[in-house]
Amino acid sequence: MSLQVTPLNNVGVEMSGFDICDPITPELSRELNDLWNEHAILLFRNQDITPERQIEFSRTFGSLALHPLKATRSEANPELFVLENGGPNDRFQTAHYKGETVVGRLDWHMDLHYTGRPNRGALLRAIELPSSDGLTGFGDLAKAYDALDDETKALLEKIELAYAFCMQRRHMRYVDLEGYEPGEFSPKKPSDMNFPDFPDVAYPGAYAHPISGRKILGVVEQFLDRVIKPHDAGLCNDEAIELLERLVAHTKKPEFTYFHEWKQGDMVLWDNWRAMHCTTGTAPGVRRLINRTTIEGDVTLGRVI
Ligand SMILES: O=C(O)CCC(=O)C(=O)O
Ligand SMILES: [Fe+2]
Repeated sequence: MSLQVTPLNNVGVEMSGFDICDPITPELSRELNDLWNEHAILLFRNQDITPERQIEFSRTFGSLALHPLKATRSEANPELFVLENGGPNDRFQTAHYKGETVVGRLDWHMDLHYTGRPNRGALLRAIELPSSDGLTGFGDLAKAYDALDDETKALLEKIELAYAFCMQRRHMRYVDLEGYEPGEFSPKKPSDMNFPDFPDVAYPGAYAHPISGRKILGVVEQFLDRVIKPHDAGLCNDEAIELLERLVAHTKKPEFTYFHEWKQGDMVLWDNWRAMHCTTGTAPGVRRLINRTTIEGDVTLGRVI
């Protein structure tokens, strides 16, 4: 078998010459891992996937993590994390954006970033799809870093960024809050969702990818809170805030992002140490079901403060 890749719009690649029903030989496993490390986002189309195949295939990329919340795991296959719109949990995921009611919209984030030890990656498979909307966005923070000017790159070497986990979107300082209203049942604190609480974490302004060594911009809008000790890097508080506003806008530029419109048989793998992701959400009552397998992160990238 020989794998070919075709670039997606701006970031990631679409694979061809791959069939999930074929055995994963050590050579194929190496090839897939190399492509993953090179491109960060791999899209596989027209795959005949069962839950068991998704789980087995995901193990090619590392040990699988179980989600800490039992309620979100598939009962039959605990390695599968079930993301559902159009079900009983909609009311907790519903909010209003510029007068529009949306279920399950998520800002740009990295999974488990708020623990300092993000997942290595994850693989999504579409099970039930809406006729429109429900896109997943991916943003390449290695490409975003490369495009920065030298002065900003030098500044990033001198600063750490604090992230503050919270449940209320309106408390996040760098997400777009214009026209945002929480829903009636939007959670107000972690315990409302049986979620643990997490202390603040700090990440370097830029860090080296643990495998490829590529520099990754340490800026993700969700939970981003502040530059730590900005004066040590010669920034007044206003300059630190402006820097983060500028960098968040930079990460979201079209040239570093790809929005995936799901089709049956699609499967997407992303490198969660390098790529941020988001979802556009769906209209109320619309069904969307995604099964996720999660590859455990065995490197600590941030530090608890
Ligand atoms: O539903 C999606 O498109 C992705 C949701 C997400 O953030 C995740 O699976 O980590
Ligand atoms: Fe996520």
